[in-house]
Amino acid sequence: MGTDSVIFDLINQEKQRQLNGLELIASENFVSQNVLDAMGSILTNKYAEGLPHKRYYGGCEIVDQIEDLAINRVKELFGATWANVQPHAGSQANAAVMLACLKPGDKILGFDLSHGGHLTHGSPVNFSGKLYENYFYGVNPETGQVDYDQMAAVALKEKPQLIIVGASAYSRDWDYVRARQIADECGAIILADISHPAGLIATGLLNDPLDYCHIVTTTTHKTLRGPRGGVIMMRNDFENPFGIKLKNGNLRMMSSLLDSAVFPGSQGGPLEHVIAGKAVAFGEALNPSFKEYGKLVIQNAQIMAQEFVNKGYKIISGGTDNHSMLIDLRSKNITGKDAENALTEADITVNKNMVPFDDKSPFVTSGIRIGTAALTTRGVKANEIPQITDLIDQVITKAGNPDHLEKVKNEVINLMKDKPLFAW
Ligand code: DSN
Repeated sequence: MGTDSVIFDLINQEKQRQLNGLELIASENFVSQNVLDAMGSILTNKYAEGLPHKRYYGGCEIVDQIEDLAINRVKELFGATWANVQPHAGSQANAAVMLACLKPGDKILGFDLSHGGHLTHGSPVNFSGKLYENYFYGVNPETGQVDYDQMAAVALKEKPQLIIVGASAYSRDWDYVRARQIADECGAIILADISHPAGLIATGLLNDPLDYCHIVTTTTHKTLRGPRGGVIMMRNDFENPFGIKLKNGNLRMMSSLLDSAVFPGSQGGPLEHVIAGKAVAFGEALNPSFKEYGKLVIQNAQIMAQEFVNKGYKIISGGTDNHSMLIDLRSKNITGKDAENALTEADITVNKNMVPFDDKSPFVTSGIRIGTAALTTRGVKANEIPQITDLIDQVITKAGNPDHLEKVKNEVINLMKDKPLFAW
């Protein structure tokens, strides 16, 4: 059988793009060769519907061991007592939690998408906003930080069954203690979606939600630096509050409802090749060097945010506690869309992003979101961040000058040329 040269040529072109460029998309990272090898393995051939040791197919003895390792490693990493590593992505993890905890028409309270929340936290264009009644909290317009008083006020008025904390574009840590108090006051289950900062939480660099939030979901490919996928976990399992009983009359535990909500509730066969990649990544994150990586990610983000502030940019909330920042470009007279396009011309990849109280559509936006997890994996050091910030500033302030964009692109290629794609 001949090689599919069309596809493999394109893969090589994409590899070259990743090597040449400066990757600043806050939700991306570069996996290790071991993660890549596990994902590209023959495990993709295996069907394994069900949970380890309780499958609907024969021949699962080996994938059972792989999935057990992934579960045990992620439990150790986060201090969880239960985990399901099968969700194909963060959206599927959140869908399974909602399937387990809600009936169609129940109420959810999430962080407003336009303030930094996520589509699956109740957006009207997503299943979470179509199947459930959605309410939102946002940021305080003065501080740019989550308005917990607003969260409390909406929660007490509407009495949602589920409150979601977590974000896609929010640079501050979360007050999980306060969020749990609010959930307890209105009788809600609280879900923390830690997809973005998971690697920083796992290493103790940010607040730990697992004591306070009943259920925690995450993706595995952002600051966790694993394969594209999702996980659901809990530190404290509990009897389901919906009165769903086992045949023996006991209430079913929440873990059992969540397992069923993943399969057969919302997914079919798990992707055992990706689960093997997750196991490898969790093993890497358990290595003490991963905490050093996390510290560098935060240091790089904080230096970059300060450099932007020094150049007159408005960072929402004024700075960052994690790997990311949201920049309001309204004072720079350029839209997020135009900034993203100009930066792409210079081999710098970011995404346009709405900012709180944005007057532009999600296709245009007034801001860009930047993250430092990927460039830190490439080995970019703190002393290189001022140069990078300056290159971004040059593109934004001279976006209409193709010669200048070409000059910046050459500087980017020069900066990245000796930095490996894989850190491990
Ligand atoms: N696409 C992810 C992000 O960029 O945050 C969330 O879905």
